[in-house]
Amino acid sequence: MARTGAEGEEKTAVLERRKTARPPMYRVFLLNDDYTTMDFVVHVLESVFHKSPVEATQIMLHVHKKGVGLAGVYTRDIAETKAEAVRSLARERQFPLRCVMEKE
Ligand code: TYC
Repeated sequence: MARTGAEGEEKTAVLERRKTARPPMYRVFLLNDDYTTMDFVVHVLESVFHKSPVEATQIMLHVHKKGVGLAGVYTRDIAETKAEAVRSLARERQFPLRCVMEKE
C-alpha cells in the first residue's frame, strides 16, 4: 500500500526528535567455574558493578546454576574497563573467573 505524505512526515519527525545518538551498549557477563569462591564473585559484583549485597548474591547464584549471568550493560569503554577489572582481581587471587562482553 502506498504511504501517505502525512505518514512519511510523521516517521521523519520521529527519527529527528532524538538530537543525540544513543551509543552502542555492551553486556558484560560472568561465567561459572568450579574454583572461584562464591564470596569472591559477590565481592566482584559489589565492587566493580556496584550491586547491592542482595543483588550480587542473586547474580552469583544465577551464574553458579546456569553457567553465565549478566553483570551489567555499559558503553564500550566502560564495559571493557569493568571486564578488565574483573580479570585483574581474579588474577590477583589466582581464580579462573572469566568475564566476557557482547554488543547488544
Ligand atoms: N561455582 C562456584 C563455586 O561453586 C561459584 C561461582 C559462581 C564461580 C559464579 C564463578 O562466576 C561464578 N564455588
